[in-house]
Formats: sequence, C-alpha cells, structure tokens
Amino acid sequence: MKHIVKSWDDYQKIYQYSVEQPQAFWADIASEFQWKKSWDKVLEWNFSEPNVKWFQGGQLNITENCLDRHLESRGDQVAIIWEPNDPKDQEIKLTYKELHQKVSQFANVLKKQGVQKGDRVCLYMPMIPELAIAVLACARIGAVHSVVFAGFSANALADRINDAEAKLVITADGSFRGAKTIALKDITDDALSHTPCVETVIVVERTKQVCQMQEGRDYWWHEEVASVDADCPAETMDSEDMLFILYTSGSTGKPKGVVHTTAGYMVYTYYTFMNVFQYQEGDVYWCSADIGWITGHSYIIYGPLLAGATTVMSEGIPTWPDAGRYWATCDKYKVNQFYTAPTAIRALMAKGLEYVAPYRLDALKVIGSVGEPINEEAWEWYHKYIGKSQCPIVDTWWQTETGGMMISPIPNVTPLKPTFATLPLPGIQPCLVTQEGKEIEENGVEGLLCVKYPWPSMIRTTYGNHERCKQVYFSMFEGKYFTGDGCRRDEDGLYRIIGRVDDVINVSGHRLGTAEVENAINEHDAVVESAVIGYPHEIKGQGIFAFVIVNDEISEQKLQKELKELVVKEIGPIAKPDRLAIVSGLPKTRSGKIMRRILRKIASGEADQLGDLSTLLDPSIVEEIKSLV
Ligand code: 7RM
Repeated sequence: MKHIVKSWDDYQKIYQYSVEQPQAFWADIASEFQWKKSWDKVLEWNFSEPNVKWFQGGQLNITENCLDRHLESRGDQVAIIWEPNDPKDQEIKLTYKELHQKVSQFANVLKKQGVQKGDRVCLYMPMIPELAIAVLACARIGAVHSVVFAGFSANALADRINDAEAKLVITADGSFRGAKTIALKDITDDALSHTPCVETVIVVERTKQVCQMQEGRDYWWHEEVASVDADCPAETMDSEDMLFILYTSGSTGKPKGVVHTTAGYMVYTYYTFMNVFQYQEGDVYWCSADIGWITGHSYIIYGPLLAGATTVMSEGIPTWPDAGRYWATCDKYKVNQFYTAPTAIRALMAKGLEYVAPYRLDALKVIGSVGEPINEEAWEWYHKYIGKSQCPIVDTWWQTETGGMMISPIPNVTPLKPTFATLPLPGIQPCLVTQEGKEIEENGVEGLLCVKYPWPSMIRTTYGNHERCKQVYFSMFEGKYFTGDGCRRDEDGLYRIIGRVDDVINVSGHRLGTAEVENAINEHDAVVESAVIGYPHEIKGQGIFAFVIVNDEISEQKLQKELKELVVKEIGPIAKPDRLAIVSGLPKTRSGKIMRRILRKIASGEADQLGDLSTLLDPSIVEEIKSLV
C-alpha cells in the first residue's frame, strides 16, 4: 500500500510529494486498484467552470474493487457486521463472498425492473443490510444512487426524488428506531403522489407492519431476489461516470444534489480510510453514522470495503435500550476503530459514566469524530473514558462536497490538539483567505477556509444545475474551492474549524439551511415572515431558533405546536425548532435584509455585543427581541 503514513517523517515527505507531484502521487494510489482499462490522463482541471476530471480514459467498476477483488484473498472474511436495533435480536455477518452474491443478485433485480446505466435510483431505507446491498447493486450496474436519510419527511423525499428524476425507489415497510417504529412505506406512498417519474418501488420487509402495495408498481424485495440468479457482471464505467447524488443543505431553500463520480471517489475514500484509521488486516471498524449522510457512504460502505475491512453497521440509536449501547456494541465486536459525532458524545457524556463502566473497550485503537466542531469538554471525556487515554482522537473535518476526510490527525503520527482538526491529509492544499479573497500566508490567524488544488473525490457538479455549483463553491474566491467554513490556524499551523459563515446550521451534526426551515414555517397561514438562526446548544451543538411575525390572533401555544408540526412535515424531525418566539418585527437593514447576525448574538446571550448597528432600520425591534429572549 502506497503512501500510508507511519511516521512524522513519512508525513512530511509524503505531503511534500503530494503537493509537488500531485498527479504522480494520486496515480501511485490509483494503481493499487483493479481497472478494466487504465487511465490516459491523471488530472485535467480548472476551477472557473468548474471542470475537474480525474483518471480520464480509465474504465472500472467500483464494486469490483469493493468485492470481487477481495474474493480470492478474503472471501470468507466478514465484510459487514450488522447490529440490529434490538440487542436481543440476532446480528448478521456477511462475508465478502456472501455480500458479493447478494449485491449481484439484487443488481439483477434492478435490471429486471428496467434500470439501466445512468438511471437514478432513490433509496429511502432503514440501516439494514439491504441498504448497503442496494447501494452497491446500483453501482454494479452503473445506476446512480441517491440515498435519502430515512428521517426526512414525505415532502423532503418527494423533492429529492423529483430533482434526481429517479425511476425506482427502494424502501422498507417500516423502520425501528429505539422503542419506536416509523412507517417508511406510508411516508413513501405520500411522497409518491407527487413524483410522476417513479415507475417502480421495491419494499424490504423489516418491521412486518401493515402497508399498502400498489399492484404493478410495488414489489417485495424478498420475492424479487428469489426469481433472479446471483451472477451479475459489473458494468464498465468511465472514471468520470456518475456514482451517486447526495442532497445537502445550503444557504438557499432548496437542497442541492452533490454529484460524485467513480474513480476519484474510490481512490480518495480508500486512501483516507487507510491513513486516518490506520486500519490493519483483521481489525473491526465501526462508524456509527447513518448511510443517509456522506459519512455513511464514504466510511461505512465504500472506504472500508475498498480496503477489505470488516465494517460494522448498526441500526439502533445510542440511547436505547440505554445510554450504554455504543459501548456494549464496541465490546461485543471488539471494535478497533470507532467513528462517531460530537453530538452523540455529548449526549452520552451527560448520562454518566455508569453506562461506560460495564464494558471492555480495550480493543479500541483509534476513536474518531466528525460532523461538527467538538468542544474541549467532550474531547477530554471521549479521550479519557472511551479511549482510556490510549487512543488518539481523529477529529476529521470534511463535507458532503469533499467526498472524504480533508483535515485530520493521523493516529500516532501527527500532533493532537483538542478541538483542532489539525493538519491537511496528503494531497490536500487548504488555505485561509480574507473576506476580500486575499490568501493569508502567516500562522496565528483566522480566515475563510478554501482549498486551492483539486483532490480526487471533490464535488463535480450539483445535479441538474452546474451553474449553482459554480456560484456556491467556485465564484466566491477565484481559483479556489470555498468551503463555507470559518477557520483558525494556530502558531504551529494547525487548523481549527470554527463553523459555518453562511446560513447553514449544524444541528446534532445534521446540516440544515436556515432558509429551508423558514420556507417551511412560512407555509403556515398565520405567518407573515420568519427568521431562523442557530444558537449554541449544549447537546446538539446548535439549536434552532425561529423568530416569527404572525398576522392573526392565534394563541401562542397553538402556534408553537402547529409550526413545529409543520417543520416536521415539510423537512423532518431533525429540523424541528427548539425555540420559537413571536415578534412584532425583525431586525432589518434599510434595504430590507434581515440582520440574522443580530438575532444570533441575542440568542447566544451576547446581546451586549451587537456590533455595528448603523444600517439597522428600527432599533426598537432589537429591544423587544432582547426582552423576549
Ligand atoms: C462530514 C460532514 C459539513 C460541515 C462542514 C463543517 C462541519 C464537519 C467537522 C465540522 C468542525 C469537524 N459533511 N464539520 N466536520 N466542523 N470540525 N471535524 O459532516 O456536509 O454534512 O457537513 O460540517 O461546518 O462544512 S456535511
């Protein structure tokens, strides 16, 4: 394995090589894979259109690299360990051979249903083995998967299905979440009344709850797989053929479909998985994310399987049956690398050490964090009580758009510093710029985080709207990819992500646009206008605060309830406002723009530091809001 960093000296040499000869560097790594045809050109790029192409001329199928490539050397090794919602139920272990067979079989089901290379398939599923199988089956036949997190509402699902023009949807009768069940098929049916593009639905039987099956449209997974064979040659894909779409929130109301392509994504997720987790043959690795997010795509499915790892996939939630579930699961499978989100750490920390004490965690070697800034207290607790002061914490900064981890410590190699994602991984060239777009060279500074050279798994386009991709990421600062994050670089050159500088909020590691939530609230008849902001929340990182102007006499209590229900209906429970205040006006500039900055300050208890108010139209509104909050 090339360029796996094992020492500080390695890091410096490899990093330098990756910057001086990026194409040779990435070609070294790419050559470890199975190609149907090798590439002609490693990289072609410009950030102004943007146009980025990696490994052009190459042909491959990512599932041959995730599955077939391992059959001879580790066909009987476990690829996926599935831990069910209820710890009393039986886990499922799928070897590489079994996974290969199941993926091929389901790929044949998709083919039989008329799915062809390039068609989009939407997956709205619980965290069950069939989800991983369906993702890989799409990739096997060259269909583009679009996984929608199963916590999203029918409306959110319908928007995503329509934007991608998916012709087939895969779902389940229901899903288990702790003590609750969710009627996924009913939600899907609601969505499907607004999605003319969908021809076929495949339904996995999970909860066995009653659901409607529409003749000629809906088919049971288990019946379909019984009627096809388990041999499915992998479709030949060009390096830059689309692998998947994943929707993510931005500053405007409509989530965008981030597009990732085949070869670059494969090379990058594999390489970063190996480096950041220092995965060794035989290790058991667990990422607790949901496959509905990029973390699950890259580091439950693709990265680990490309590396021939054993990857744990868990259906349940961290607090059920009790707050010891993560640690029980780590103990049960002797997990060696564990990867989770700060919000989960904070929630479990609050429950007390009695939930950690019963379990042996001594197999752990590396513990990871992703999705939002990790505060110092949570970092220390994770380090001391989960890692027993023996395991480096990899605080990995990255995004849906980056495809893989970008800034992260490398365990036992690069320095650790609580709350810092620390150093760029080999091949990544971050920089900080001022508001005016001037690159800041020195250390001990804060700026806007950009990346100035392409990396293989970067976003290629936003589905159906290339202009939007250009506007959002590549037109802020010429020749640079803009991340949307503010960042500090300390005297030693270590990076600390401060958080979003746009109207994106991060609630329990879930990314939401304030405009998205406002649009949902504005659907209510009594609402004239609203402004949504994020404010510091002890467990969730950020909570959602909605300020609302209403036109009728409506009881506050009723409105609170109805607006929360409305947001859940329009987006999903993750977007439900934590606080709602009815106000008579919003702080606006003379030109009519809402000054969310003022609302953020007031909601964070910093009403005494409102900054420059010279453009504020009506200062009395600020006084009113201060006294309300
Ligand atoms: C992987 C993922 C991306 C946004 C990103 C940041 C924030 C992610 C960290 C982080 C501080 C981290 N993709 N973020 N990781 N902030 N430290 N280690 O989360 O597209 O859903 O979100 O999340 O603001 O821009 S995402």
